[in-house]
Amino acid sequence: MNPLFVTRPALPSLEEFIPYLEQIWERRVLTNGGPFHAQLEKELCEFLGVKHLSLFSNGTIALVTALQALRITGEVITTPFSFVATAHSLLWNGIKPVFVDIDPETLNIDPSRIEAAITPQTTAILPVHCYGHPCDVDAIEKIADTYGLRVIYDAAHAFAVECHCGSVLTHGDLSVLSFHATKVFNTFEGGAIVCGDAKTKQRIDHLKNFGFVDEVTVVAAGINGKMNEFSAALGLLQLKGIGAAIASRRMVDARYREGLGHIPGIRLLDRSSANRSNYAYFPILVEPEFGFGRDELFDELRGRSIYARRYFYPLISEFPMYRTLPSSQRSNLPVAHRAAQQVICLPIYPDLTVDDVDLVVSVIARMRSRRPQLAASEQPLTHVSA
Ligand code: T4K
Repeated sequence: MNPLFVTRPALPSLEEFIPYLEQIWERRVLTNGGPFHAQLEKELCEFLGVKHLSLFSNGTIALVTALQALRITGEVITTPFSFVATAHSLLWNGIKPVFVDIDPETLNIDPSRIEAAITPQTTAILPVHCYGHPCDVDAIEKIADTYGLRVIYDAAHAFAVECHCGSVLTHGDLSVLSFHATKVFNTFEGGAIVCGDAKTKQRIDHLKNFGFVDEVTVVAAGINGKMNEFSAALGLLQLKGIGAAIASRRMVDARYREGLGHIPGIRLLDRSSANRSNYAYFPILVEPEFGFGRDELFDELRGRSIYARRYFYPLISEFPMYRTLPSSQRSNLPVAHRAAQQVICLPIYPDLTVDDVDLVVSVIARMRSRRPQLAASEQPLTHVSA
């Protein structure tokens, strides 16, 4: 049986890519803002409905640079329920992460808990549109405006996602995308920062190129975050197929929802915060009613060569460089801890077949039917007579 991985990168045919490679060979411009780079920035702005976008070599360097671009210091409020890169970008800037618990329905940062975490050192909020489901952007904006905080969205999962008022990427001061191989839109590796004005884009572009303005002028301690021409060329080609790729993902998502929606103890996440979804991930929560724990289901799937992933377990706040922070205490993050114990992301990618989806569903359904029944002697005692 062929293994099923949590994702598999969508790729165009090699024949379609060769003419792009031929142009690169002819021009000998491999990187440093070549013509494919310029064209992809332009086409992505049009496709995503955003004003300005700067391409990067990956999403993590884009996050680190976004914090530099806005000169963020001190403390930043963020979520523990994400990929480590979210919080690592803060540490790389000497910023202290302050973790706030998540909403039990969306698994995004819970805006009602942000205010209590604000101190005189707080300068910004770094929320994540987890699995591509939009955060409560209005509530976050209101808090940021009240307290004079900046907002940088980690939108690594949110390519092409729309909320109630168009592209979710237009919210906050900056949004950061990832174009890693495992993402809905990939350029092998890659990323981008989306911003609303030309001046900020210019600062970001300086920062991603060592701080160079011209051959002899360096205005900031920048880094090398540039996307190369091979990645940009692939991006241009990927953009042609992105509509079909998202449509295929939507079909996979619908089939899972149909098959899993009625299995007791399997909770599906609501996507209604998005006007347009990208179906980047298919997370399920394994609740007590399922009769087996999340890790037992994870092992069962592995035994059938289905390599689902526990995104995001462990919580970021559990890793050694974060766990001594006051905000990492378990009592501060009860919802995130429960989600991290219950979540599994099932395989989802454009060429996952209906048979593959049905196989995953049947493994889960059959496991549920084998759940251990509590013997009468093991029933929990509700009353003990004297
Ligand atoms: N913020 C958030 C919220 C993020 O989720 C991420 C990245 C970032 C920031 C940082 O963006 P980047 O700097 O990565 O652009 C993966 C990805 O490496 C990572 O990009 C992603 N989030 C994270 C959620 O997942 P792993 O360690 O789970 O990847 P890996 O190599 O185990 O891949 C998962 C499966 O995908 C494999 O079992 C098989 C398949 N795969 C993977 C690769 C790399 C392929 O079929 N082909 C491939 O080339 O982290």
